[in-house]
Amino acid sequence: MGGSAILSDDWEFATNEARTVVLIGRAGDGKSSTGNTILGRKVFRSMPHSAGVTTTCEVQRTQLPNGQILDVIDTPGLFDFSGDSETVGNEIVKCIDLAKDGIHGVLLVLSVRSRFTREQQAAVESFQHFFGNKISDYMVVVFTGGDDLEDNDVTLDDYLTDRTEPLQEILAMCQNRHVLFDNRSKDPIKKADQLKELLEQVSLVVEMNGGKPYTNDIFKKLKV
Ligand SMILES: Nc1nc2c(ncn2[C@@H]2O[C@H](COP(=O)(O)OP(=O)(O)OP(=O)(O)O)[C@@H](O)[C@H]2O)c(=O)[nH]1
Ligand SMILES: [Mg+2]
Repeated sequence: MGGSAILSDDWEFATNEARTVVLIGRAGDGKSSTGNTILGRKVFRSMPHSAGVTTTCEVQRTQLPNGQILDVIDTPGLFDFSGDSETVGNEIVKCIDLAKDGIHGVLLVLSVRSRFTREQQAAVESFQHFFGNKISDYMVVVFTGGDDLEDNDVTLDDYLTDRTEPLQEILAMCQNRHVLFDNRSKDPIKKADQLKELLEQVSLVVEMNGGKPYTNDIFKKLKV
């Protein structure tokens, strides 16, 4: 047991380099709230009943209970093409610049309270197109509004089987990696559990990609 303990300590030390996750999704679906839940503090501005609150990419750092340093990048609603595409493009580039050591996970935030339409699907696909197909290997879907499902006695599985094709297709693109979040929860156990589940999905993605984050190089190669 002693030997393996030393090994696992080494292993943990090796993975203690900072990781970076990026929150993407439509305005008002809960990106900033999800960021705050992950960080365990309210740093990203979030407002009820309004969309377009976040206007620029921002990074915040936290240290997880296991010692892992995690950088969380919040973004404006990149999918609302009411904003001109040049602005959206600039924000994406800025986001890549903020993730100096690359992106380990892309969290696609979708509220269970809003409908996932063909337009939404198209927006996710244009995001994928912009970053290259490889980006979907880094994606995890985070459904927000877990409290809403609970209030209506609906399980996530129920919710998902009822869903329309666009959502099914996006989930398939992410190899069905998804978690449910309740950003309103005050229950410490629930909060710890949902965070743990999310971090497990991110670790899975990191492993799947051989520990290699999505980097500026991949992005630049695509752009030339
Ligand atoms: N009930 C409930 N409300 C949530 C949840 N997550 C976010 N919200 C609410 O949804 C609203 C929008 O959340 P934000 O985090 O500001 O959304 P955003 O995606 O950052 O929005 P923009 O910055 O405008 O793009 C706020 O009123 C949040 O309190 C959740 O899990 N449950
Ligand atoms: Mg926001």
